[in-house]
Amino acid sequence: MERAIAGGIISSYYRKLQDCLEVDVAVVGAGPSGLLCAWDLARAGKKVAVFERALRPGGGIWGGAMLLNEVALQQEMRPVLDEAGVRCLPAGDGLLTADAVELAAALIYQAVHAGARLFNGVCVEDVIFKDDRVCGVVINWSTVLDANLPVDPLMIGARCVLDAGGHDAHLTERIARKAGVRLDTPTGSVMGERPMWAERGEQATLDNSGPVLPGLYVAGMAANGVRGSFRMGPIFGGMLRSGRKVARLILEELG
Ligand code: 48H
Repeated sequence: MERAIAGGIISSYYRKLQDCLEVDVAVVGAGPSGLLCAWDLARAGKKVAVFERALRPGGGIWGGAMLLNEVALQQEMRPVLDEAGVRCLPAGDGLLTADAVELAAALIYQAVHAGARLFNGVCVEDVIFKDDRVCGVVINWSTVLDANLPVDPLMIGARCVLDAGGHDAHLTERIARKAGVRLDTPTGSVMGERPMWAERGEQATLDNSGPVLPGLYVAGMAANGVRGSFRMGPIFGGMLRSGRKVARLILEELG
């Protein structure tokens, strides 16, 4: 029996990974923006792989606000919550609250169930960059990187890459520096996130989401980090709208 357990897990995992050596879209980070984008792309029939450095996908959803595991969303997000099967309560001022655990679990389930492959415990440490275009990601086990082991990575080809890696946009910053390229931002580089201003941050998240280099898109807090916009605290409508917008833009590009 032990042989069947181990053999089944090894062959299923490697079948899944092998099938993702070339994908339409590689999503970096399984927070709210990355998960909604992956869900939308997968149900549109695209081959999507999501790489999440942490053991548990869901990014910043789980902890809600200061570990109070509830999140706020604008009332206009109700249809997305309904689609995902997430219940919510009115909170006044045009807002709803939802259970953070239910939202995280629903987005993970919907993305994977729609066909996105999710690799947790896997970090994107670099990208493939050819002819001035990002055309894949370079991955390694998070544990290898955490232990600082001198182990070379593997590569995944992708027609588009999404940096949905959250605050500070570390990956996009590293790509711009290493590739020596100007990003599509007012300064040509990663501008850095600004302090809290919820209304402005929410709108900026949507406005900032999109392509920053050929082949590279940003969404969620990474988009605000790249384009120097305000943060907004534990309100998640902007993250979901950002993921949905980028999915639409990627679908337009890929056809
Ligand atoms: C693999 C990586 C890598 C990498 C990072 O931060 P997230 O939840 O992402 P968003 O931007 O969709 O949502 C932000 C939201 O959770 C939040 O923090 C808000 C609204 N804050 C407002 C405020 O004012 O503070 O998730 C990003 C995920 C995480 O799970 C990381 O572990 C993962 O990306 N990640 N995975 N390779 N190089 N970098």
